[in-house]
Amino acid sequence: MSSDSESVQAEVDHFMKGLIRRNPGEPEFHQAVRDVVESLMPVVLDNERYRQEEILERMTEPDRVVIFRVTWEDDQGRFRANRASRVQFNNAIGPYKGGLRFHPSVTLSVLKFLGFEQVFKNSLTGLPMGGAKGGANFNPKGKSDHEVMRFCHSLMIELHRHIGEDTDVPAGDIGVGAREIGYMFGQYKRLENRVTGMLTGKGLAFGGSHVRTEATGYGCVYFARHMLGEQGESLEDKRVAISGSGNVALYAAQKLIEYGAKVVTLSDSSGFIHAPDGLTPEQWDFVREVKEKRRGRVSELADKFKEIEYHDGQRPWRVPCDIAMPCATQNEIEKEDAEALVKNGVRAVCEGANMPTNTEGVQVFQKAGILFAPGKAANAGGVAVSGLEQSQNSLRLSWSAEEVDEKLQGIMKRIHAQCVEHGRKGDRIDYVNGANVGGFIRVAEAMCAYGAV
Ligand code: NDP
Ligand code: 2IT
Repeated sequence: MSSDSESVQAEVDHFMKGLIRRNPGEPEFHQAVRDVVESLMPVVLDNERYRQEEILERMTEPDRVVIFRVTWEDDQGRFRANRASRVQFNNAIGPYKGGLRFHPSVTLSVLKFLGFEQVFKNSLTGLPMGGAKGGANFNPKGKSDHEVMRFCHSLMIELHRHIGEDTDVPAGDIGVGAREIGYMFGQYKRLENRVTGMLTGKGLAFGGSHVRTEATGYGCVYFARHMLGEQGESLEDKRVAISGSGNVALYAAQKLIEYGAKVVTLSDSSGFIHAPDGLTPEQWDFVREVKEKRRGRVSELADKFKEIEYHDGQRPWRVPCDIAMPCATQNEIEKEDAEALVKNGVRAVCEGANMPTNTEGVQVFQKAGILFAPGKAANAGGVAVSGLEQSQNSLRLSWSAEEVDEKLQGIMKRIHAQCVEHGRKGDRIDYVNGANVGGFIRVAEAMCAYGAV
């Protein structure tokens, strides 16, 4: 290490010590901040104003956090209680925007890491959106539609006070899809007597946008195509290992199949399926039916198609592949998984999920010279189309699927270009630095313009 990089590292360590002291017991939040601060410290040390105005200290403190109890009644008539939160992280460049997650693993640390990353992601889209995240430790698995409805209605009785089309616009994330958004939108409408674009991911019948369902997965594949294109390569015939089989994974798989890539794995929290020759369009239709309509398990693919194997209780990262697309959850690629992927010849990793690779995993990929696209750039297509949904709602217009897809493609291309611009290091592109610096600038400039707020 040169003395320059040693002093930058000392500043990062000093900053992180303070952050950890101020936010004890929040490991995911610490992890997400460290990743960003390592990229930004040289930029901040080089800029008198950013240093003077404590830009990093301010950007790592959420504007506000609302925490509340959600009481609901199950089908047996018992009262149940969950904890829900909304972390409104930063609205320097637009109303707060970000998903809601329903999963038993939701903690304040998880929501703060997601809200923090959302600030940079939303800035990269070029649209006027601040960053937020919310959710509850509610487990929708095994609940009836009526139980989910009562939970969503109860949650909105509190949440409606804190959101609105010009203040904060939630959307879906893990465990929150079209069904949950419908219930929450209906309750907001009843409470406020207003029909507005204060949630995105709505049904097409009540203000939703074409291509929002597909947007995160499609966007991730568009990003991967640019990343490979930069190296003179294409997706055709590439073996892609995908984790997850939810919203992001399914539509990434669909677009990859369309582009002639081989989707060799999908997974859920029970295990993964391996299709050595790649999923066929018929198999993709089947898995979508299982997941979206019946809320079933990915193992059903192996029950139906004999050429597909199921591996219970395992992650897909030991399977030989050219590209890995983690699309399930945070920290699902650990050091040993990354080492196995590198050993088996992976050439690119494109994150559909938020922070799916842990810190050691990222180091393994970077050391091995693997192309690595972080989630805040690669999965920004979902929130980008949410932003387009907001625009359509404000205009009281609806754009065609072709129009929305074309805009999504343009946005992903520009996000990739920003990563290249800010991440170029000699003949390599550091997409982590590129995304962090590219996302930071607009937010930092806006915050400086406002003075001490
Ligand atoms: P879904 O709820 O639709 O699907 C989640 C998938 O991941 C399911 O297959 C689920 O399996 C699996 N999964 C979830 N938690 C775990 C876990 N702890 N261990 C193993 N598998 C798990 O969510 P999405 O597809 O919407 O979200 C996936 C990721 O993409 C998340 O990181 C999310 O933050 C991110 N993302 C989502 C966007 C969106 O628009 N929806 C936009 C940008 C990022 P099981 O069914 O067994 O739980
Ligand atoms: O992580 C994410 O970007 C999302 N879950 C989508 C957020 C949104 O507002 O569409």
